[in-house]
Amino acid sequence: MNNPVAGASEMTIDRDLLSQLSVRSIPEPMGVEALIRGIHRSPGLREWVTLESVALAPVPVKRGKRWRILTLLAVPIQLENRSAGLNPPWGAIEWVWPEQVVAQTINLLWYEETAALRQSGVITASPADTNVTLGIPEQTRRENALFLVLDQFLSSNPNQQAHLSSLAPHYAGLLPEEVYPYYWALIPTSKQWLRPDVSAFVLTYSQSSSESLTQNQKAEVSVPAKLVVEEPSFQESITPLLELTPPTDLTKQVESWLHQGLMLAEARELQEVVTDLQALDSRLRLPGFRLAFVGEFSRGKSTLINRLLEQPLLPVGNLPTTATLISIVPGLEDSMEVRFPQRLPEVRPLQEDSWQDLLIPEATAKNQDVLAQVRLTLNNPWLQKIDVELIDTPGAGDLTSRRAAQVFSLLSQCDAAVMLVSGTLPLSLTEVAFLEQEVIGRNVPRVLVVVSKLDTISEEERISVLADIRERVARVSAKIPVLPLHPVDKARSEARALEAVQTQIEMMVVKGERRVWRSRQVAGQLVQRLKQLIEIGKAKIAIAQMGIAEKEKASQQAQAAMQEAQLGWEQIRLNLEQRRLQCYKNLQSRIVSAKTDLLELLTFELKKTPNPKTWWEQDFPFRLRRELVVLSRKLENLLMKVLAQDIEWLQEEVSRNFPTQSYRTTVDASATQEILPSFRDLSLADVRQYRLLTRIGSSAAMIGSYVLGGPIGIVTSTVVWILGEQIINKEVEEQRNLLTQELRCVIDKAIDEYCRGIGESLRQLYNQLSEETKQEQIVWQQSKTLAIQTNGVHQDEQVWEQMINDAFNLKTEIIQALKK
Ligand SMILES: Nc1nc2c(ncn2[C@@H]2O[C@H](COP(=O)(O)OP(=O)(O)OP(=O)(O)O)[C@@H](O)[C@H]2O)c(=O)[nH]1
Ligand SMILES: [Mg+2]
Repeated sequence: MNNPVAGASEMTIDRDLLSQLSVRSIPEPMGVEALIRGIHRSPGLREWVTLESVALAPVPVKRGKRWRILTLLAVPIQLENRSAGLNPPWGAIEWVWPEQVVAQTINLLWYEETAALRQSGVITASPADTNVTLGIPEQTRRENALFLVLDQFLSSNPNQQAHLSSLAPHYAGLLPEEVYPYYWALIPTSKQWLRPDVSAFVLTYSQSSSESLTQNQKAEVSVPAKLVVEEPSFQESITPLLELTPPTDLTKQVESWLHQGLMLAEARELQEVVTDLQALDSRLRLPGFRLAFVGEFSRGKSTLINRLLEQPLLPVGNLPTTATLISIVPGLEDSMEVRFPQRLPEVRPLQEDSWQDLLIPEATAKNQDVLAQVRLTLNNPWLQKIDVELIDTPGAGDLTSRRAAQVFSLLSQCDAAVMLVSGTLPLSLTEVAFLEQEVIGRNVPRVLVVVSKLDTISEEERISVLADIRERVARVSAKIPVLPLHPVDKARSEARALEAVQTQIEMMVVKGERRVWRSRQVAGQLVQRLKQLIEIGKAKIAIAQMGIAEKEKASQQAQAAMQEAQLGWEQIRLNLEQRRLQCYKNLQSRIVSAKTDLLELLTFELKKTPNPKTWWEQDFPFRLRRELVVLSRKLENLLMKVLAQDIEWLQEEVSRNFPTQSYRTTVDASATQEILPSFRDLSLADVRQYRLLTRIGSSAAMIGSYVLGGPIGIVTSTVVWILGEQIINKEVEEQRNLLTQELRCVIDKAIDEYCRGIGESLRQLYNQLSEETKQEQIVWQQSKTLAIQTNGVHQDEQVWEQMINDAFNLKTEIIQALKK
């Protein structure tokens, strides 16, 4: 990091605490306990369960002929009076018993009844049978007792539905009263036995509870139709039951609203608003899907894009060629726009010499940053037809390069990727890492591997080369398709091979959802513009009623207000800085606690492996990287929440301090790096939040992607992997012991570096946020001062009143539609 000012002190890790944590013995839970305590570790779940969430006391339920275990997920918080609390549960996991496989994961936001329950707000974490919150040791003791009882219950009565009532007191000792209705909603029959009012029943936790199980209270258990999953397929570890239905598509309406807004602003010659609305309009027209072409140098990325588009569009070459991120979007006319950092975008003719300064100058310059972004608009039938944005990327040679980091980051913001590998070279570690990243955390991998250069090897060899690559890719995931770019048998033609690739790409391009969300987002921004029009109208009317002396006075007042605003701004900036530190601390503490898990997991693997040396040198770097990516995905969720809160706070502060102004947003229609929060985690009410997040567009993307793609260099930059003689010559057990020690150091270093990186990115992000908001305020203030000072074209009050009316009506219509 080249900016140590960012506060080295705030980024350190409590190493003592960590080493204490890491030496503690690792009990290996079993049964129900293993399920509940393992939610952050179990493959398939850990990407879905956010890091900060905990599982609440799980409830058994019979569905059809089988038992299931269902647990709610909620995020613990500290209440204002400093006692422990819970945010309303957000999700649930259901396992099949005794197989212990996940039957379904449920997002409570998308289930009407539970979503309604969530409205009631935070929950005090005191169990139903008492009004004090439990300390951690007592809580754990009670949980363990419940797990034990559940294990016995499930193993003794796997085919009966009775005895459920005997379990109730255990829950009363653990679950807050407010949580019961969630279980009732998910398992309607549980209402008959899962009651919070059973506190008189005193439990002896130390004894086995088999006696109480004999209380034969039969509960009629019928299966709620909505939640039945018939004979789940055990291979599909996660099948979300409650599919997100995207909100109403407003694309068509938004087009017409934008048009009406434009007419209003144009008729009154409000050029600034007109420009803003035009930018919104072009944003609405961006394609609904983004597809990246990735791979190492000279694998044929640019060549493939040219072939797909049937035109020699992108420069290709034997040496590393592409040096920029090139975005290609469908449009009515061909054009080329180049953006260098800190410069205004340049428009160039779409021809060969326009690329001169955009290619990699020499083969040695591999590691420089991606300096520019190029945006090509093409009138191309295929692009038009599939309506996607294609992105050509520079070759990413090795995992440690900054350029690779940038390409990795970009990937996190794409909907799918095509990875080019060469038929003449073996699959490299970087290529495997790319694939892994695309597969982690996704049910359906959205990546296609295309094998180039098969035409340079003999036809006999092609089949075995292709089979070999397929086998290696399948080791990462069997679901990734691998297609040759050239025919492997004589019966097929070149054209057919390319067609197959084309078809596969068309299949990946699932449109719809993204466009729906974006149209709603644009609608929200249009509302802001309409508010602005109303403000301007009011100011114009006020000015029209003033005499010359009054105008003079108003102008002076406006200027004084501007100075005051500057001072007010300084205070806001300081407070925002505090919030940034808080946000950082939050992330940091999550990282530190995740580290314990990470250490446990990898220590366990090291214990198991027959050959510690091979594991260390070959598996560990990639295992560590993978785990950091998983961790990042979870942190991103948390970060998004904190950011949304901070942005909302900033907006409130701004509107309180500058009450006469409406908040003005900026839209960058060509920003290619918009952030894509996971839509599944957004409720309709969160659309507003989403809008807030996208407002800071590229800046939020920066940190989001650091968090996602960042820790690439860490793994290799902090550690020496190849083991020295003194280790190699030791006995296996001794090797294992030494490496276990070493493992701790490595993870320490990696996490340390990771924290530092996140701290730095956060600093930049908050700075940018505050600068952007400040700029907007100043521009707005200036335009108001100007409105007072210039007399302009005389327009009578009625004209402005009409505009205010029209803008108000349109605004109301949009807000109504967004609520649906
Ligand atoms: N024979 C053969 N040559 C190919 C094939 N694909 C690409 N090439 C050649 O390989 C070289 C590199 O191709 P590019 O398309 O520039 O590769 P790239 O992946 O875009 O490379 P960078 O931009 O440097 O990352 C060029 O000389 C191409 O003509 C192929 O399938 N067969
Ligand atoms: Mg290229």
